[in-house]
Amino acid sequence: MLESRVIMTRTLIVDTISKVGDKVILKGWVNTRRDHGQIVFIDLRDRTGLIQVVAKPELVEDLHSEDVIYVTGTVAKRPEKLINPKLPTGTVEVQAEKVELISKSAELPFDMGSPTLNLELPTLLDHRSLTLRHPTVQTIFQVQAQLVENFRQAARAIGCLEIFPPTISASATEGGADVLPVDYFGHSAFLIQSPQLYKQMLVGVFERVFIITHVYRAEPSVTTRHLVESIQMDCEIGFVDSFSDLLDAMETVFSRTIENTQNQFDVQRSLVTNKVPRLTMREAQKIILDRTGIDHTSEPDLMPEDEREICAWARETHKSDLVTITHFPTSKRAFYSLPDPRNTEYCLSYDLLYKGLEISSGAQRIHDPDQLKRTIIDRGLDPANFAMYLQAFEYGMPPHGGFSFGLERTTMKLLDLANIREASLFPRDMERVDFRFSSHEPPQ
Ligand code: AMO
Repeated sequence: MLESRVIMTRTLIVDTISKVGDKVILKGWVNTRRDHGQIVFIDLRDRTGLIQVVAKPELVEDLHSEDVIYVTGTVAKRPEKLINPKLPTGTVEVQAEKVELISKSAELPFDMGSPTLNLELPTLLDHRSLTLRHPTVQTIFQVQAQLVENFRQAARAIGCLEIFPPTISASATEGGADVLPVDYFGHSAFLIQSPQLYKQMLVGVFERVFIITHVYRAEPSVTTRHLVESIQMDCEIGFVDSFSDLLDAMETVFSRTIENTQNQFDVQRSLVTNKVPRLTMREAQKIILDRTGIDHTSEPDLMPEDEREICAWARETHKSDLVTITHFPTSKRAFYSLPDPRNTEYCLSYDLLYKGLEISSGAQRIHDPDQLKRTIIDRGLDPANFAMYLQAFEYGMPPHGGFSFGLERTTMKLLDLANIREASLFPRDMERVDFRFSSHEPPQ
Protein backbone atom coordinates (compact mmCIF):
# COMPACT_ATOMS: atom_id res chain seq x y z
CA MET A 1 0.00 0.00 0.00
CA LEU A 2 1.28 3.48 -0.81
CA GLU A 3 2.06 5.58 2.18
CA SER A 4 0.28 8.92 1.95
CA ARG A 5 2.66 11.82 2.50
CA VAL A 6 2.05 15.54 2.69
CA ILE A 7 4.94 17.36 1.03
CA MET A 8 5.15 20.90 2.31
CA THR A 9 6.22 23.52 -0.18
CA ARG A 10 8.23 26.61 0.60
CA THR A 11 6.44 29.69 1.87
CA LEU A 12 7.91 33.03 0.88
CA ILE A 13 8.46 35.40 3.78
CA VAL A 14 6.05 38.01 2.43
CA ASP A 15 3.26 35.42 2.41
CA THR A 16 3.57 34.52 6.10
CA ILE A 17 1.30 37.45 7.09
CA SER A 18 -1.75 35.62 5.74
CA LYS A 19 -0.76 32.24 7.27
CA VAL A 20 -1.21 32.80 11.00
CA GLY A 21 -1.61 29.39 12.68
CA ASP A 22 -0.19 27.49 9.67
CA LYS A 23 2.85 25.29 9.62
CA VAL A 24 5.34 26.56 7.02
CA ILE A 25 8.80 25.94 5.61
CA LEU A 26 10.86 29.08 5.08
CA LYS A 27 14.11 29.13 3.13
CA GLY A 28 16.64 31.94 3.34
CA TRP A 29 19.67 33.52 4.93
CA VAL A 30 20.26 34.38 8.58
CA ASN A 31 20.22 38.17 8.47
CA THR A 32 20.91 38.69 12.19
CA ARG A 33 20.71 36.67 15.40
CA ARG A 34 19.92 38.00 18.87
CA ASP A 35 20.40 35.75 21.88
CA HIS A 36 18.11 36.27 24.86
CA GLY A 37 18.95 33.40 27.25
CA GLN A 38 16.47 30.61 26.63
CA ILE A 39 15.29 32.12 23.37
CA VAL A 40 17.05 33.18 20.16
CA PHE A 41 15.62 35.60 17.60
CA ILE A 42 16.74 35.10 14.01
CA ASP A 43 15.84 37.61 11.35
CA LEU A 44 15.51 35.43 8.27
CA ARG A 45 15.85 36.97 4.82
CA ASP A 46 14.63 35.77 1.44
CA ARG A 47 13.98 37.57 -1.83
CA THR A 48 10.71 38.96 -0.51
CA GLY A 49 11.88 40.40 2.80
CA LEU A 50 12.67 39.69 6.44
CA ILE A 51 10.83 37.86 9.20
CA GLN A 52 11.54 37.16 12.85
CA VAL A 53 12.04 33.50 13.69
CA VAL A 54 11.91 32.49 17.36
CA ALA A 55 13.92 29.39 18.30
CA LYS A 56 15.22 27.50 21.29
CA PRO A 57 19.04 27.82 21.54
CA GLU A 58 19.63 24.10 20.88
CA LEU A 59 17.95 24.41 17.46
CA VAL A 60 20.23 27.17 16.23
CA GLU A 61 23.43 26.51 18.15
CA ASP A 62 26.03 27.25 15.50
CA LEU A 63 24.11 29.64 13.29
CA HIS A 64 25.72 32.89 12.13
CA SER A 65 24.77 35.71 9.80
CA GLU A 66 24.50 34.69 6.13
CA ASP A 67 24.16 30.95 6.81
CA VAL A 68 21.55 29.46 4.48
CA ILE A 69 18.88 27.64 6.45
CA TYR A 70 15.50 25.95 6.07
CA VAL A 71 13.12 26.58 8.95
CA THR A 72 10.03 24.51 9.70
CA GLY A 73 7.70 26.23 12.13
CA THR A 74 4.35 27.80 12.87
CA VAL A 75 3.31 31.34 12.04
CA ALA A 76 2.05 33.22 15.11
CA LYS A 77 0.66 36.68 15.70
CA ARG A 78 3.02 38.87 17.69
CA PRO A 79 1.70 40.39 20.91
CA GLU A 80 0.57 43.99 20.30
CA LYS A 81 3.54 45.54 22.10
CA LEU A 82 6.08 43.47 20.15
CA ILE A 83 4.83 44.46 16.69
CA ASN A 84 7.63 45.85 14.52
CA PRO A 85 6.10 48.63 12.38
CA LYS A 86 9.28 48.88 10.25
CA LEU A 87 8.84 45.37 8.81
CA PRO A 88 6.00 44.46 6.41
CA THR A 89 5.92 41.13 8.31
CA GLY A 90 6.19 42.92 11.66
CA THR A 91 2.82 41.66 12.96
CA VAL A 92 3.88 37.99 12.83
CA GLU A 93 6.77 35.70 13.73
CA VAL A 94 7.60 32.07 13.09
CA GLN A 95 8.09 29.71 16.02
CA ALA A 96 10.74 27.28 14.83
CA GLU A 97 10.38 23.53 15.31
CA LYS A 98 13.19 22.42 13.01
CA VAL A 99 16.16 24.29 11.55
CA GLU A 100 18.36 22.78 8.83
CA LEU A 101 21.72 24.29 7.99
CA ILE A 102 22.12 24.15 4.21
CA SER A 103 25.22 26.27 3.58
CA LYS A 104 27.59 27.74 6.13
CA SER A 105 28.85 31.31 5.81
CA ALA A 106 32.37 32.42 6.69
CA GLU A 107 32.74 34.91 9.54
CA LEU A 108 31.59 38.35 8.30
CA PRO A 109 34.28 41.04 8.00
CA PHE A 110 31.87 43.67 9.41
CA ASP A 111 28.42 43.97 10.94
CA MET A 112 25.67 43.56 8.33
CA GLY A 113 22.87 43.77 10.88
CA SER A 114 22.31 47.51 11.11
CA PRO A 115 19.44 49.01 9.08
CA THR A 116 21.91 51.13 7.10
CA LEU A 117 25.27 49.78 6.08
CA ASN A 118 27.70 52.40 7.36
CA LEU A 119 30.81 51.44 5.46
CA GLU A 120 33.37 53.50 3.60
CA LEU A 121 32.88 53.20 -0.17
CA PRO A 122 36.09 51.17 -0.82
CA THR A 123 35.02 48.60 1.80
CA LEU A 124 31.51 48.52 0.37
CA LEU A 125 32.98 47.73 -3.07
CA ASP A 126 35.83 45.41 -1.99
CA HIS A 127 33.19 43.12 -0.44
CA ARG A 128 30.54 43.69 -3.12
CA SER A 129 29.24 40.10 -3.34
CA LEU A 130 28.44 40.36 0.34
CA THR A 131 27.35 44.00 0.72
CA LEU A 132 24.87 43.67 -2.15
CA ARG A 133 22.93 41.33 0.15
CA HIS A 134 22.16 44.07 2.66
CA PRO A 135 18.46 44.98 2.38
CA THR A 136 19.18 48.71 1.89
CA VAL A 137 21.65 47.95 -0.91
CA GLN A 138 19.23 45.46 -2.47
CA THR A 139 16.61 48.19 -2.61
CA ILE A 140 18.84 50.34 -4.83
CA PHE A 141 18.85 47.63 -7.48
CA GLN A 142 15.18 46.81 -7.11
CA VAL A 143 14.44 50.49 -7.77
CA GLN A 144 16.89 50.43 -10.68
CA ALA A 145 15.16 47.43 -12.27
CA GLN A 146 11.87 49.28 -11.98
CA LEU A 147 13.36 52.43 -13.52
CA VAL A 148 14.35 50.35 -16.54
CA GLU A 149 10.90 48.77 -16.74
CA ASN A 150 9.21 52.16 -16.52
CA PHE A 151 11.56 53.67 -19.11
CA ARG A 152 10.63 50.78 -21.43
CA GLN A 153 6.95 51.48 -20.99
CA ALA A 154 7.40 55.24 -21.47
CA ALA A 155 9.49 54.72 -24.63
CA ARG A 156 6.93 52.30 -26.05
CA ALA A 157 4.16 54.78 -25.24
CA ILE A 158 5.74 57.28 -27.67
CA GLY A 159 5.95 54.60 -30.37
CA CYS A 160 9.54 53.39 -30.04
CA LEU A 161 10.58 49.79 -30.83
CA GLU A 162 13.25 48.19 -28.62
CA ILE A 163 16.40 47.28 -30.56
CA PHE A 164 19.63 45.55 -29.52
CA PRO A 165 22.60 47.01 -31.40
CA PRO A 166 26.18 45.78 -30.94
CA THR A 167 28.64 47.14 -28.39
CA ILE A 168 31.72 46.67 -30.59
CA SER A 169 32.10 49.39 -33.18
CA ALA A 170 34.47 50.53 -35.91
CA SER A 171 34.30 54.18 -34.91
CA ALA A 172 34.27 56.43 -31.87
CA THR A 173 30.96 58.30 -31.59
CA GLU A 174 31.37 60.87 -28.86
CA GLY A 175 34.91 62.02 -29.67
CA GLY A 176 38.11 60.01 -29.63
CA ALA A 177 39.82 60.71 -26.32
CA ASP A 178 38.04 58.43 -23.90
CA VAL A 179 37.41 55.46 -26.16
CA LEU A 180 38.32 51.92 -25.07
CA PRO A 181 40.04 50.03 -27.89
CA VAL A 182 39.54 46.33 -28.61
CA ASP A 183 42.13 44.16 -30.29
CA TYR A 184 39.80 42.74 -32.90
CA PHE A 185 41.69 39.95 -34.71
CA GLY A 186 44.45 42.44 -35.46
CA HIS A 187 42.02 45.15 -36.65
CA SER A 188 41.14 48.21 -34.65
CA ALA A 189 37.71 48.36 -33.07
CA PHE A 190 36.19 50.07 -30.05
CA LEU A 191 33.70 49.44 -27.32
CA ILE A 192 30.80 51.80 -27.95
CA GLN A 193 30.72 55.08 -26.03
CA SER A 194 27.05 55.31 -26.94
CA PRO A 195 24.63 53.42 -29.21
CA GLN A 196 24.28 56.71 -31.11
CA LEU A 197 25.21 55.65 -34.62
CA TYR A 198 23.08 52.51 -34.52
CA LYS A 199 19.98 54.21 -33.20
CA GLN A 200 20.22 56.80 -35.98
CA MET A 201 20.67 54.10 -38.61
CA LEU A 202 17.60 52.33 -37.25
CA VAL A 203 15.48 55.48 -37.56
CA GLY A 204 15.91 54.77 -41.27
CA VAL A 205 14.16 51.45 -40.64
CA PHE A 206 11.61 51.78 -37.81
CA GLU A 207 11.26 55.61 -37.44
CA ARG A 208 11.28 55.35 -33.65
CA VAL A 209 13.54 53.11 -31.58
CA PHE A 210 14.79 52.73 -28.05
CA ILE A 211 17.82 50.97 -26.57
CA ILE A 212 19.01 49.94 -23.13
CA THR A 213 22.70 49.11 -23.37
CA HIS A 214 26.07 49.09 -21.68
CA VAL A 215 28.46 51.81 -22.88
CA TYR A 216 32.15 52.32 -22.19
CA ARG A 217 34.19 55.45 -21.64
CA ALA A 218 37.80 55.53 -20.51
CA GLU A 219 37.10 58.41 -18.11
CA PRO A 220 40.55 59.52 -16.96
CA SER A 221 39.37 61.06 -13.69
CA VAL A 222 37.71 59.74 -10.58
CA THR A 223 34.52 61.67 -9.82
CA THR A 224 31.30 60.90 -7.97
CA ARG A 225 29.32 60.88 -11.26
CA HIS A 226 31.44 59.03 -13.84
CA LEU A 227 31.83 55.32 -14.49
CA VAL A 228 33.90 53.61 -17.17
CA GLU A 229 31.14 51.11 -17.90
CA SER A 230 27.62 52.42 -17.54
CA ILE A 231 24.12 51.83 -18.86
CA GLN A 232 22.34 54.23 -21.18
CA MET A 233 18.65 54.30 -21.98
CA ASP A 234 18.23 55.93 -25.39
CA CYS A 235 15.40 56.98 -27.68
CA GLU A 236 15.65 58.14 -31.29
CA ILE A 237 12.67 59.60 -33.12
CA GLY A 238 12.13 60.19 -36.83
CA PHE A 239 9.92 62.74 -38.59
CA VAL A 240 10.17 65.41 -35.92
CA ASP A 241 8.39 68.62 -36.89
CA SER A 242 10.23 70.90 -34.53
CA PHE A 243 12.94 71.05 -31.92
CA SER A 244 10.34 71.33 -29.17
CA ASP A 245 8.90 67.92 -30.20
CA LEU A 246 12.18 66.43 -29.05
CA LEU A 247 12.20 68.33 -25.76
CA ASP A 248 8.60 67.24 -25.14
CA ALA A 249 9.52 63.62 -25.82
CA MET A 250 12.57 63.65 -23.52
CA GLU A 251 10.74 65.37 -20.67
CA THR A 252 7.68 63.13 -21.00
CA VAL A 253 9.67 59.90 -21.05
CA PHE A 254 11.72 60.94 -18.04
CA SER A 255 8.84 62.35 -15.99
CA ARG A 256 6.79 59.18 -16.53
CA THR A 257 9.73 56.98 -15.63
CA ILE A 258 10.34 58.85 -12.38
CA GLU A 259 6.65 59.28 -11.48
CA ASN A 260 5.86 55.59 -11.94
CA THR A 261 8.93 54.49 -10.01
CA GLN A 262 8.24 56.75 -7.07
CA ASN A 263 4.66 55.47 -6.99
CA GLN A 264 6.01 51.93 -6.67
CA PHE A 265 8.60 52.52 -3.95
CA ASP A 266 8.68 54.36 -0.68
CA VAL A 267 11.24 56.96 -1.81
CA GLN A 268 11.58 60.68 -1.17
CA ARG A 269 9.34 62.17 -3.89
CA SER A 270 10.98 64.32 -6.56
CA LEU A 271 9.23 67.44 -7.82
CA VAL A 272 8.16 66.40 -11.30
CA THR A 273 5.88 68.87 -13.06
CA ASN A 274 4.14 68.68 -16.43
CA LYS A 275 5.99 71.78 -17.51
CA VAL A 276 9.74 71.38 -17.13
CA PRO A 277 11.43 74.82 -17.18
CA ARG A 278 13.57 75.34 -20.30
CA LEU A 279 16.51 77.71 -20.70
CA THR A 280 19.23 78.15 -23.26
CA MET A 281 22.71 77.60 -21.88
CA ARG A 282 23.41 81.35 -22.13
CA GLU A 283 20.18 82.20 -20.27
CA ALA A 284 21.14 79.73 -17.54
CA GLN A 285 24.58 81.30 -17.18
CA LYS A 286 22.97 84.76 -16.92
CA ILE A 287 20.66 83.56 -14.13
CA ILE A 288 23.63 82.06 -12.30
CA LEU A 289 25.51 85.37 -12.61
CA ASP A 290 22.50 87.26 -11.20
CA ARG A 291 22.06 84.79 -8.32
CA THR A 292 25.67 84.24 -7.30
CA GLY A 293 27.78 86.97 -8.88
CA ILE A 294 29.87 84.19 -10.49
CA ASP A 295 30.42 85.02 -14.14
CA HIS A 296 30.51 81.93 -16.36
CA THR A 297 28.74 83.66 -19.24
CA SER A 298 31.70 83.12 -21.59
CA GLU A 299 32.19 79.46 -20.72
CA PRO A 300 31.32 76.96 -23.48
CA ASP A 301 29.48 74.58 -21.14
CA LEU A 302 27.85 74.42 -17.71
CA MET A 303 30.23 73.44 -14.93
CA PRO A 304 29.09 70.97 -12.23
CA GLU A 305 28.51 73.88 -9.80
CA ASP A 306 26.42 75.65 -12.48
CA GLU A 307 24.24 72.56 -12.83
CA ARG A 308 23.65 72.57 -9.08
CA GLU A 309 22.86 76.29 -9.01
CA ILE A 310 20.43 76.23 -11.93
CA CYS A 311 18.63 73.25 -10.37
CA ALA A 312 18.32 75.23 -7.12
CA TRP A 313 16.79 78.04 -9.22
CA ALA A 314 14.31 75.60 -10.87
CA ARG A 315 13.26 74.23 -7.51
CA GLU A 316 12.78 77.66 -5.97
CA THR A 317 11.06 79.39 -8.87
CA HIS A 318 9.28 76.51 -10.68
CA LYS A 319 8.92 73.87 -7.94
CA SER A 320 10.70 71.47 -10.28
CA ASP A 321 13.60 69.05 -9.74
CA LEU A 322 14.05 69.02 -13.52
CA VAL A 323 15.31 71.71 -15.84
CA THR A 324 16.14 71.48 -19.55
CA ILE A 325 19.10 73.41 -20.95
CA THR A 326 19.29 73.92 -24.72
CA HIS A 327 21.57 75.42 -27.39
CA PHE A 328 25.08 74.41 -26.41
CA PRO A 329 27.97 75.58 -28.60
CA THR A 330 28.18 73.49 -31.79
CA SER A 331 31.92 73.01 -31.35
CA LYS A 332 31.37 71.44 -27.91
CA ARG A 333 28.86 68.82 -28.98
CA ALA A 334 29.30 65.64 -31.02
CA PHE A 335 29.52 65.98 -34.81
CA TYR A 336 26.01 64.63 -35.49
CA SER A 337 24.28 67.54 -33.66
CA LEU A 338 22.39 69.90 -35.99
CA PRO A 339 23.62 73.52 -35.88
CA ASP A 340 20.77 75.95 -35.22
CA PRO A 341 19.95 77.42 -38.68
CA ARG A 342 19.34 80.79 -36.98
CA ASN A 343 22.80 80.88 -35.41
CA THR A 344 25.12 78.02 -36.29
CA GLU A 345 27.49 78.84 -33.43
CA TYR A 346 24.99 76.95 -31.26
CA CYS A 347 23.35 73.64 -32.04
CA LEU A 348 19.91 72.17 -31.44
CA SER A 349 21.13 70.22 -28.44
CA TYR A 350 19.86 69.83 -24.90
CA ASP A 351 20.63 68.41 -21.48
CA LEU A 352 18.11 67.45 -18.84
CA LEU A 353 19.31 68.28 -15.34
CA TYR A 354 17.83 66.47 -12.33
CA LYS A 355 18.58 67.47 -8.75
CA GLY A 356 21.79 69.24 -9.71
CA LEU A 357 23.19 66.78 -12.28
CA GLU A 358 22.97 66.17 -16.03
CA ILE A 359 21.16 62.87 -16.39
CA SER A 360 20.26 63.06 -20.06
CA SER A 361 21.44 64.73 -23.20
CA GLY A 362 20.48 64.75 -26.84
CA ALA A 363 20.05 66.76 -29.99
CA GLN A 364 18.31 67.11 -33.27
CA ARG A 365 20.64 65.46 -35.80
CA ILE A 366 22.11 66.40 -39.13
CA HIS A 367 20.13 64.29 -41.62
CA ASP A 368 21.50 65.61 -44.91
CA PRO A 369 24.23 63.16 -46.08
CA ASP A 370 26.48 65.84 -47.64
CA GLN A 371 26.35 68.08 -44.59
CA LEU A 372 27.04 65.06 -42.37
CA LYS A 373 30.06 63.94 -44.40
CA ARG A 374 31.43 67.50 -44.48
CA THR A 375 31.06 67.82 -40.72
CA ILE A 376 32.85 64.53 -40.13
CA ILE A 377 35.78 65.72 -42.27
CA ASP A 378 35.78 69.20 -40.65
CA ARG A 379 36.08 67.52 -37.24
CA GLY A 380 39.21 65.71 -38.43
CA LEU A 381 37.47 62.32 -38.54
CA ASP A 382 37.74 59.80 -41.37
CA PRO A 383 34.43 59.15 -43.19
CA ALA A 384 35.74 55.66 -44.02
CA ASN A 385 35.32 54.78 -40.33
CA PHE A 386 31.66 55.79 -40.54
CA ALA A 387 30.87 53.99 -43.81
CA MET A 388 27.95 51.90 -42.50
CA TYR A 389 26.48 54.91 -40.68
CA LEU A 390 26.75 57.14 -43.75
CA GLN A 391 25.18 54.47 -45.91
CA ALA A 392 21.90 54.90 -43.98
CA PHE A 393 21.83 58.59 -44.93
CA GLU A 394 22.45 57.88 -48.64
CA TYR A 395 19.10 56.14 -48.88
CA GLY A 396 16.71 58.70 -47.42
CA MET A 397 16.71 59.78 -43.79
CA PRO A 398 13.94 61.88 -42.16
CA PRO A 399 14.55 64.79 -39.78
CA HIS A 400 15.22 63.13 -36.43
CA GLY A 401 16.69 63.44 -32.99
CA GLY A 402 16.84 61.73 -29.65
CA PHE A 403 18.22 61.57 -26.17
CA SER A 404 19.95 59.28 -23.71
CA PHE A 405 19.53 58.83 -19.96
CA GLY A 406 22.29 57.49 -17.74
CA LEU A 407 20.70 54.73 -15.67
CA GLU A 408 23.15 54.89 -12.76
CA ARG A 409 22.95 58.69 -12.57
CA THR A 410 19.16 58.53 -12.58
CA THR A 411 19.18 55.89 -9.82
CA MET A 412 21.71 57.88 -7.82
CA LYS A 413 19.69 61.08 -7.95
CA LEU A 414 16.29 59.48 -7.39
CA LEU A 415 17.63 57.84 -4.23
CA ASP A 416 19.90 60.74 -3.22
CA LEU A 417 23.01 58.55 -3.17
CA ALA A 418 26.31 60.37 -2.67
CA ASN A 419 28.30 58.44 -5.29
CA ILE A 420 27.34 56.88 -8.64
CA ARG A 421 29.28 53.73 -7.68
CA GLU A 422 26.55 52.88 -5.18
CA ALA A 423 24.13 52.67 -8.12
CA SER A 424 26.26 50.18 -10.06
CA LEU A 425 26.41 46.50 -9.11
CA PHE A 426 30.12 46.15 -9.84
CA PRO A 427 31.34 49.64 -10.75
CA ARG A 428 34.26 50.03 -13.14
CA ASP A 429 36.49 53.10 -12.85
CA MET A 430 40.12 53.80 -13.64
CA GLU A 431 41.15 52.32 -10.28
CA ARG A 432 38.94 49.25 -10.13
CA VAL A 433 37.62 46.29 -12.08
CA ASP A 434 35.99 44.32 -9.26
CA PHE A 435 39.14 44.73 -7.11
CA ARG A 436 41.29 47.80 -6.76
CA PHE A 437 44.33 47.60 -9.05
CA SER A 438 46.46 48.83 -6.15
CA SER A 439 45.57 45.75 -4.07
CA HIS A 440 47.06 42.68 -5.72
CA GLU A 441 45.27 40.23 -3.48
CA PRO A 442 41.51 40.08 -3.06
CA PRO A 443 40.79 41.34 0.47
CA GLN A 444 40.62 38.78 3.28
P1 AMO B 1 26.12 61.82 -23.30
O1 AMO B 1 27.55 61.63 -23.59
O2 AMO B 1 25.75 63.11 -22.65
O3 AMO B 1 25.26 61.73 -24.63
O4 AMO B 1 25.58 60.62 -22.41
C1 AMO B 1 24.22 60.51 -22.11
C2 AMO B 1 24.00 60.30 -20.62
O5 AMO B 1 24.73 59.14 -20.20
C3 AMO B 1 25.22 59.36 -18.88
N1 AMO B 1 26.68 59.23 -18.90
C4 AMO B 1 27.42 58.64 -17.94
N2 AMO B 1 27.07 58.05 -16.78
C5 AMO B 1 28.05 57.56 -16.01
N3 AMO B 1 29.35 57.59 -16.33
C6 AMO B 1 29.76 58.16 -17.47
N4 AMO B 1 31.05 58.17 -17.79
C7 AMO B 1 28.77 58.73 -18.34
N5 AMO B 1 28.79 59.35 -19.54
C8 AMO B 1 27.53 59.64 -19.84
C9 AMO B 1 24.78 60.73 -18.46
C10 AMO B 1 24.54 61.43 -19.78
O6 AMO B 1 23.61 62.48 -19.67
N6 AMO B 1 24.84 59.94 -27.78
C11 AMO B 1 24.55 60.99 -26.81
C12 AMO B 1 23.08 61.06 -26.48
C13 AMO B 1 22.18 61.55 -27.61
O7 AMO B 1 22.55 62.56 -28.26
O8 AMO B 1 21.14 60.91 -27.83
C14 AMO B 1 25.35 60.73 -25.55
O9 AMO B 1 25.94 59.68 -25.34
O10 AMO B 1 23.57 60.62 -17.73
